[in-house]
Amino acid sequence: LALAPVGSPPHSVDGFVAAFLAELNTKQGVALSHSSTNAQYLALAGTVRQYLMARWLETSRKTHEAKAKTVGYLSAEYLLGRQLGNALMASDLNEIAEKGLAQCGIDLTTLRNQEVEPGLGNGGLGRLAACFIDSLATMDVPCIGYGIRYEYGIFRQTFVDGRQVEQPDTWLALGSPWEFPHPDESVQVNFGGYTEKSVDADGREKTTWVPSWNVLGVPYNYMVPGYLNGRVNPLRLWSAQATKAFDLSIFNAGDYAEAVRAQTFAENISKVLYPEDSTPQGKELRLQQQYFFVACSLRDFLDHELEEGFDLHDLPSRIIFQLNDTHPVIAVPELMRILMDERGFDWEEAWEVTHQCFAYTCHTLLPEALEVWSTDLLGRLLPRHLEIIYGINDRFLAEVREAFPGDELRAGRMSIITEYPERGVRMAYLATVAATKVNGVAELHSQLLRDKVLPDFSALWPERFTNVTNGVTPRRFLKMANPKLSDVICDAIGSGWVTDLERLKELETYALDDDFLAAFREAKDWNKRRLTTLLRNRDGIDLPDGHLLDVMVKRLHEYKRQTLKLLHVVSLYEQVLSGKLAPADLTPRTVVFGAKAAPGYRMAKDIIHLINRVARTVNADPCLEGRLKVAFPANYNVTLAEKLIPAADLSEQISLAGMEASGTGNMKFALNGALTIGTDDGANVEIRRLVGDEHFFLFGMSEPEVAALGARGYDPGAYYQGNAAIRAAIDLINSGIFSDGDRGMFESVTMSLTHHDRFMALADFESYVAAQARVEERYADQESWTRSAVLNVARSGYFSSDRSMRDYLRRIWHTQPML
Ligand code: 26V
Repeated sequence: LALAPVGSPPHSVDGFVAAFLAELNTKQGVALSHSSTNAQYLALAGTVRQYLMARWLETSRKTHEAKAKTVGYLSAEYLLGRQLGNALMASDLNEIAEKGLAQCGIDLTTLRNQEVEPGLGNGGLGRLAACFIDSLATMDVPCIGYGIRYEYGIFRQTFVDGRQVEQPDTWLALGSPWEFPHPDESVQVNFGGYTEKSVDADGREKTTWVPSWNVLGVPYNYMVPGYLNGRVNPLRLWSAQATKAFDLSIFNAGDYAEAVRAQTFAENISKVLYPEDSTPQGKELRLQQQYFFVACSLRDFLDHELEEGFDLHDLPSRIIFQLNDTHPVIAVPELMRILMDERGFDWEEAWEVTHQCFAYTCHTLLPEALEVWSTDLLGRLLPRHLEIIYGINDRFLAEVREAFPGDELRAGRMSIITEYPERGVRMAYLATVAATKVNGVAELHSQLLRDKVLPDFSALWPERFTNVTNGVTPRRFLKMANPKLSDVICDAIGSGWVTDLERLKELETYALDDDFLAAFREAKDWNKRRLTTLLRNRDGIDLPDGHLLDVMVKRLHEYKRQTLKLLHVVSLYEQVLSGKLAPADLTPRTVVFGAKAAPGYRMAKDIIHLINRVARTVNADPCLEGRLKVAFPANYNVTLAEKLIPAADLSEQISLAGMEASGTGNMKFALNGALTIGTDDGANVEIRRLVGDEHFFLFGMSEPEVAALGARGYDPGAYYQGNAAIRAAIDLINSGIFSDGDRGMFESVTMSLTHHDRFMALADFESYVAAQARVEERYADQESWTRSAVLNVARSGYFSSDRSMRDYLRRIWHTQPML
């Protein structure tokens, strides 16, 4: 690696400076003396790209030559985070760049901060995709990530009077130095129209789809560099453009102005990421997005990645398409259509190939998050695909009836087509019927998937179901985000952990080493100071020194129960106000929230408003000065996560048991030495098992207890009446103290808690408060706390996304690293 591959600038400070200045002068067209920070950032990105370029071309050559089986990761979302730091790290250029830029009088950190992260995802699912492609590149596995190049990613969150206001995310405005557009490899995607049946010369029935409009998909390639291994995989994101003959009927009618208007319509397809991540809106544009990127991706792989004349019967030896939730599942009828209508396969042949080429990951347990597309809409937009889906369903139900003769109820339950509330296609069922493997994302989730979401399917095909517990990339979330702790770890056990995270086990012995504990604590303090500086400059928030930093960052959802955390804060405040608790007896604590709400999710937005109003009141009350502070920096994203997580002492993972499929933030916190207060939900179960009960603050009902309480009938009013602390906290909110005397301002939140409380926050409140008391007790003993934190790090190796990828390779993809 010391040697640069042919075509790269030399791996030296001088070589770097020369390449950087050339980029600045010839690509940005400015002299160093007159260059803006943005021009310098773009030139730096261009320089780093030059280093990666030769490796990228070599990776592609090597993969094609070996005819290696490729993972086609199909995901509507990639929450990448900033690219520069990762690219520098992966190509071992950090030091060289820092020194070279210093010679030019430029500070590397300033340039890093110039980058606007590509926020092409909502939350966990999109970030997981980004971690997975990082791990595959690092493990030398051929993978193409396929997705959508949204012109606007997840909205930028601002607060106005404490309420969330969304601003467009103009991430492309100052230039996009990490992408390579390839208009020459554009793909046409058809929509609408009707189908025609005919009989060919051999007497076989043939179907032709006669679409009514089309768009062009233009690929933009992003480089996904493996860590110090020379591999650079592609991430191919599609952008929609109008074709020349956009809508045949309009052009034929000679209506020029209408045709131009229609052009904008075409380009709308990749315009914006839908910010809802729990309730499908059934919007036509979203279905267009899904088919658009999937049709482009399949076409791209079949036409550009395979050799001429490749026999598609052998397709499963060359590709496995992983469906990241149901968003790309329309790829199933699309591949069937291509094989039958374009390549002359009969149904059985086409189904055999299709079945082998897809695997499906489910990421949720919430019934309302399961996508159902109305057959009305599907039939209008994709008539041929709807026919094929009916065909799949007919054959599938025949199989069910054969396996369970006479069990018509079962066949009705399992039908891919539902009739209520309108006729629609259950995309999770379609995915399950089509896929070779179906997996959940943590042990508990996979079990509930089998037992509760898809029980009939797991009875029919038990071997189809499996689990792969999620993971996170240790490169971005430990080495890059937490350089101080990384150095402390490297000093103790070397650097092998970066690509072999189980090596962190070797830290266990250091949990008793005073020098190590001191260095560990110093790293945590440094991270807190870094966060303090950031929040002061970014949000005008002051973080007090020496506080327990208690962090809850994730999307705002009722099931995640930000209100449970908030009720605890309000309860502490109430106890101080009413004299039940002396401020001096409070453990000095800063509670940090970070959360975006879907713009149409009223309750979530009301909760954000309430958090901000509680923060305002609590932070202004002198009797809590230095004791309790609430901070809610706006616009939580990957960039902020990289600063917040390394600074945290306490990680809040408090969803109602059985609701959070996995969680991945939970893993990032543990890996960075925060202790978790959490329920027995998602991957918390595995985290607790691995780090040990004594080093994890468990509270709340278990999933079976939740189910039992639900079955008995849950009455939140009884908890409100029966628990004085709950009543006092809710009454305090209703008193108007947080709302300038307006007693009704947060009625939606308090009424929901006391009357419905779908996620049983009140039922778990007492247990949560008791767990927080244990937290305070442990935190008072700094040595014991730090030892637990070290053990959390040492025992989190399992949660590397490299391990997740090994599990997918063995259990699902049946392919291997090229190494
Ligand atoms: C779902 C939907 C539902 C239809 C409307 C549009 C839309 C857009 C995105 C999503 C994804 C929600 C699912 C999701 O992000 N699940 C999270 O996946 C993480 C990675 O597996 C997991 O750690 C979280 O527990 C799970 O909530």
